[in-house]
Amino acid sequence: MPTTVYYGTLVHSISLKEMEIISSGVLIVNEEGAIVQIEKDIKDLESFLATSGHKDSKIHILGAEQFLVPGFVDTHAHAPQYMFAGSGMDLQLLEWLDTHVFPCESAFKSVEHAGKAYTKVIERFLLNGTTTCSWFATIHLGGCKKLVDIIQDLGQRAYVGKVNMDQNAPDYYIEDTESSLNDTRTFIEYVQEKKSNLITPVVTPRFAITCSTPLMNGLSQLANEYNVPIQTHLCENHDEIDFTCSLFKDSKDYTSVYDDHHLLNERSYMAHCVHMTDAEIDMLAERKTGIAHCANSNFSLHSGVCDVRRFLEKGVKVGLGTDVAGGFSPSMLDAVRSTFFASKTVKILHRDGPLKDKDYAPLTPSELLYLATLGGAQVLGLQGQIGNFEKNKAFDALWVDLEHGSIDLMGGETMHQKIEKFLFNGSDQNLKHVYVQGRRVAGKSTQ
Ligand SMILES: *[C@@H]1O[C@H](CO)[C@@H](O)[C@H](O)[C@H]1NC(C)=O
Ligand SMILES: *[C@@H]1O[C@H](CO)[C@@H](O)[C@H](O)[C@H]1NC(C)=O
Ligand SMILES: *[C@@H]1O[C@H](CO)[C@@H](O)[C@H](O)[C@H]1NC(C)=O
Ligand SMILES: CC(=O)N[C@H]1CO[C@H](CO)[C@@H](O)[C@@H]1O
Ligand SMILES: [Zn+2]
Repeated sequence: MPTTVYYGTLVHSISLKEMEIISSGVLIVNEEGAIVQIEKDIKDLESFLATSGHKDSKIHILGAEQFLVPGFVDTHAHAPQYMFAGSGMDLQLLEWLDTHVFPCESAFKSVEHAGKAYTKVIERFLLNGTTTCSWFATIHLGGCKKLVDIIQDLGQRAYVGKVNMDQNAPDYYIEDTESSLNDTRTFIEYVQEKKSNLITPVVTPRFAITCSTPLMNGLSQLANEYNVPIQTHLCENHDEIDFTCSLFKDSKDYTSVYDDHHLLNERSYMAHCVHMTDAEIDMLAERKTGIAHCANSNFSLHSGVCDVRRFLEKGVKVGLGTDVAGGFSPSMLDAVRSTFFASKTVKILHRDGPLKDKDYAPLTPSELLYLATLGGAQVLGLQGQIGNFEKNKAFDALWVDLEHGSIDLMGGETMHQKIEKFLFNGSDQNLKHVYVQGRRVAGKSTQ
């Protein structure tokens, strides 16, 4: 059976602490898009191919200033909100929802409108190198199905959630509890019947404020029944936390609201988690629940800065999210940079502010690469399938070309420096090819 061979430099994360750079690497992908073999230091490709039985393979040889990295994993984005991405940054969370989000999302009742907007947003995310994304859609069943169809056509790997909200929302954008649960069931079945190995339905209560106790209990039952993951928002800003605690007085804190409704387990992941007590972080660690860290929106909606190191040290799984459109950029490279600034901000607060931990270590470039790839895969429970280059994992990858695009190479850079230049100064212009499950789905190169 014909395979595809990639020959050149491979860069990926083995763990949070360890980034591996493989030079003269050979990576072999089978027809199903799975990695079947990886070799290091192959000086003579011809003789390797002749002796290993891959003479008839399709061969791709990477240039000197090119390398492969695993595709980016965005653990949190709102597909309909791409409509106003890059605007409406003057408000904080709860006002912003009423002013920008709910009017925008309610328009996705029209499947035609949804189709146009969703096509644009998925194409854009793929061009920016996001091979896997966890999406919030809207409350509308028709639009949600449309999003799944578009993702399937365009070839992204995705978790897709129909949003649920049955209280504290405007009359024009709210559901009753029973139809919310019914539509969620129908949606889950619709996705599962496709038997796609790329698209997974995810139970998606918007956040506790907009979900009644019967709704949250019903959703956790559905997640159990269909064995699907759960995503929502947690502890994004102070007003949100106060409002939540006033609605659910029987729960000890915001995190317990979800726990008391059986929504925290090892397949669930929470966006933001900016303001968390130690007890709440411990609870996430105990339940093996992951975190989608969205630094751009923390800043943009001035919700707060999240101390990612604190989560990692407690053994909580962390990935990055663009949080379009609370975050203004669809690019995971931007998420990497915002996370870097947030981490430096925490460092400054330690040095000059109240925190006073002199040894606090901000995140390093290789840790940032990990969070954007393997870390995100772990949050989504996909670490057995994607996140780095390992035998039997899917070939979800970016073919990075540093020669064409916005980066200036001055000569003499080490491979580590080139990777840093890509992370901090690279763009979609440097993505020659974007692959999901071995299939080319986007890229700057016309070939
Ligand atoms: C929900 O589904 C049940 C079972 O199919 C049905 O009896 C009920 O009428 C539905 N309710 C709504 C509000 O759609
Ligand atoms: C990288 O730097 C170049 C040169 O300063 C600049 O033109 C380009 O916009 C930068 N790219 C990004 C993505 O910031
Ligand atoms: C994301 O893609 C758009 C369009 O291709 C591009 O203009 C933008 O610069 C990209 N962002 C980054 C950070 O690469
Ligand atoms: C750039 C920016 O808006 N940063 C904010 C991040 O969040 C903290 C905490 O709310 C604010 O103090 C910063 O101003
Ligand atoms: Zn969000």
